[in-house]
Amino acid sequence: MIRKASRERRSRVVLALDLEDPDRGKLMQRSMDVLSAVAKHVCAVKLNRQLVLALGLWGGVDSIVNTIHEFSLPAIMDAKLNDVGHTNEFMARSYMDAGFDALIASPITGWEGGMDSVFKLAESRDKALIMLTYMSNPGAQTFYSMQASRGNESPKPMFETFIEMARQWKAYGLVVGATRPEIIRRSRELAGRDMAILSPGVGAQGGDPRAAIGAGSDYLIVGRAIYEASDPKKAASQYSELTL
Ligand code: OMP
Repeated sequence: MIRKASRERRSRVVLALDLEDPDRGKLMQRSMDVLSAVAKHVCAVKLNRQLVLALGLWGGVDSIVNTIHEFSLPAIMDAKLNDVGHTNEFMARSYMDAGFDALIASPITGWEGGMDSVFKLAESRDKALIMLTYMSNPGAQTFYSMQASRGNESPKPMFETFIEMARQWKAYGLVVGATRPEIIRRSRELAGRDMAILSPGVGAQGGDPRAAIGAGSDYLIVGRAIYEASDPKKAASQYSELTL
């Protein structure tokens, strides 16, 4: 879905629709307005807790997911799943039931009793899982670049181990921050061509869209630089052009 939408719209931009408003009605309306304005210039839409907590999954976010699908775009839930198996499975099933096509999860739980249930569920429902392997924020390197070894292996940065795990688990793709092109380049080497790399952190967080794509990202996740722009449609179109 994402590849088709990306080709058709000539865009590698994933809209992060992270709007906030204490008034539920206004939040819903603004979300739909931004979505309608930018739909032709993005290849997927990612939702986060801003909308799920404020609007609820049922009778709220589910209708946004329907609208995303009406625009023939995939809907990604930024769930950052990171708990024990049965809780992860409940969250994943709920998001999948609400129509999401893909979920973001953290590999930090490991497989057994952590990600195993989520991957089995995703396979049975034909949904995609995207693993968070290097975050975009400045402090991320403390942990993601930490040298660690598995068993008798020689030490290497944590994110490299996460990518190996994601490959072994047959994840659809990786989230790697756009703020560190050298990490994207290394991630691409380790992930091979088949895994998608989605990179947040351009615009408001300072990452350079061209550098991220040049280093190997397939898609850029962009939030505030689009939905806070005076003309979100123009901003989405400009980001799309930057990434061609
Ligand atoms: P902007 O900084 O407004 O473009 O938003 C970035 C979006 O990407 C938000 O929805 C974040 O939750 C998300 N994100 C990051 O910013 N950094 C990460 O390392 C990972 C994510 C993510 O998983 O999407």
